[in-house]
Amino acid sequence: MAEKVVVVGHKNPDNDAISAAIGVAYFMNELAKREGSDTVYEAVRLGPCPPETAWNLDKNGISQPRLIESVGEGDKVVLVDHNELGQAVDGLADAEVVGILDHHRIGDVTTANPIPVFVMPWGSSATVATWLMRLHDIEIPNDIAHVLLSAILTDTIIQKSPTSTPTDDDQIAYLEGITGKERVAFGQDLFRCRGREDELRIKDYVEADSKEFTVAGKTVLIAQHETVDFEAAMAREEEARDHMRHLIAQHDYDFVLLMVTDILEEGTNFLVEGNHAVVDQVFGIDSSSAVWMPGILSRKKQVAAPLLEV
Ligand SMILES: [Mn+2]
Repeated sequence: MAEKVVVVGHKNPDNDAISAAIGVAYFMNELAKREGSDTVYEAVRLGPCPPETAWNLDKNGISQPRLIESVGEGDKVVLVDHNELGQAVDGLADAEVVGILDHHRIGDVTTANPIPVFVMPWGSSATVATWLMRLHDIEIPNDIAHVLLSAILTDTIIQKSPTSTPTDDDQIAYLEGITGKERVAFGQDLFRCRGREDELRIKDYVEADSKEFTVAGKTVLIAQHETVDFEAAMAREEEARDHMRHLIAQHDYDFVLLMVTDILEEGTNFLVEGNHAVVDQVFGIDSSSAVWMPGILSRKKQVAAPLLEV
């Protein structure tokens, strides 16, 4: 019987978590065929597809990956776009991690055996997946190229994020060649899928792209809401703060930091609820009300990293 492996992105999936998983599953299946192995890799997801992912998959005739809730003993798993237990599928400790492809800091996942690990400091996991396929001379079909290109563009905020690297630029150019898409136009189409600010459920506004971290021994939530309509997004500040206080009461977070990122102006408003002393100390601000942080676009590099050093 063919061995099955699930390829899974993090909880609360963003476009990269799902799209890169699709790319990695494609890559692993092609590699398996080439090596005469009958192992089958299946991309799965841990939450709803973001609107831009749903739109892009639909346009390219790719069905949404299967939704799973947990894994267990005997399951083999490739982790994509994360390598921390806190962000991973439930039950992972009982399953076997057989590969990692990521672009985040090294976390706390451990394995019994040596496994392939590809973690590069580039703008997206899709960048790593594209690079690997090119390295292995695996031809990327048009639909998969659209999926990968979309994830590089959303994760790097169309290359405006400081996490964007020359390698991202190189992979984008390569995928533009396959898809015939132009990066800025395609990127804006993707961001526009996220819809009108005033129609978004406040839960999605705050939580859709949120990650838990441990800062100074306490659990905190850092959320990011990227927008092309900053004014309309900030009109919902009080509603968002109400919801953040609700999350603190529910999960006992030390604080919730919501980054409302203006993609066009290239900066972020910091909204902090809970104990904002650490944020204030690290960034030299007073976040008792919203603070505009010009040039801050990346949660990982510019916000989580300095906070995790505390
Ligand atoms: Mn990513």
